[in-house]
Amino acid sequence: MTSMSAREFVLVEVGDKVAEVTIARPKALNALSSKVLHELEQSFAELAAVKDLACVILTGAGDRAFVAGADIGEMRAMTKRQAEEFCRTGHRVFAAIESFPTPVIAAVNGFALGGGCELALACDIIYAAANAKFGQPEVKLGLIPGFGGTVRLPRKVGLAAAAEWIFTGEVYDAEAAEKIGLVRAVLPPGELMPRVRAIAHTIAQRAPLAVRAAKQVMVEGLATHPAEAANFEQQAFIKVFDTSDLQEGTQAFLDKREPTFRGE
Ligand code: CO8
Repeated sequence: MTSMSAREFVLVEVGDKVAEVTIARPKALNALSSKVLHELEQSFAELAAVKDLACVILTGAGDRAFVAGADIGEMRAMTKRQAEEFCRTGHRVFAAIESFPTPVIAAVNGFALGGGCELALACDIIYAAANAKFGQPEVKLGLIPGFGGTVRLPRKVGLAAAAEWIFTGEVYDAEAAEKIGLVRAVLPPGELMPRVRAIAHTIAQRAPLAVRAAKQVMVEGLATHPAEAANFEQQAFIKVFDTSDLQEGTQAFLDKREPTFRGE
């Protein structure tokens, strides 16, 4: 693993085709201040330019929190203008993660509340440690989710579960989050990162242009009408069909050998 530009609260390490982004502000349970949001944005922008990158893992430092939400102290002191800017920044940063060219996996190792749950929702797949806790507690603070929770939660888990979560503000354990389909699997804490790394490396073995295209059409397709989504898929299918990786993947199958994809 090679560390990239050092930042105060966001660490980025890049290994063989897989990068790990760690939010490290443990004294505040990795809460999202404006600085953390900006560092996240810079980190993902930097990663977008990494050649051969196939997957990103996003996690929180320590064993207590993924991200315990937006920084409540900072938010409390904001003017209406500043709060508007903070909200807009969060939306922009999370949209960049959602549309990041490679899959992004959230490894939720503790609290994922409010903005933390919304950050996990911006990722393609969420795996959780058994001690993880999820929720959108904003209504307990006199707020509503402000980083995309009302948009992504109902799309991911359906309106009924999203409405219960957002209207009650309750905190749910990892098992409850798995039951509504938010979390893909719950793992013993010590197995979370090894398992997520193994999945990221499996993704990294697949045809990279195909994986990127599949992500793009799913993310863009979900944001639009099914008929238009079907058009996106057809266009992407033809583009991917025209790659040498398609030749290699199909020939390797016929030759009964493993393919060697080159991303072209
Ligand atoms: N912001 C700032 N600091 C935090 C946050 C947070 N979200 N969460 C925890 N901390 C700090 C605590 O203040 C404490 O600091 P200190 O040691 O200096 O007192 C430290 O982290 C440890 O926390 P606790 O002592 O509270 O630890 P506990 O184990 O007792 O409790 C909890 C852990 C249950 C996670 C508790 O800290 C908690 O409830 N935190 C807040 C969770 C929350 O409500 N999150 C949602 C915030 S709102 C939001 O995210 C909206 C997003 C959209 C914003 C749009 C803006 C316009």
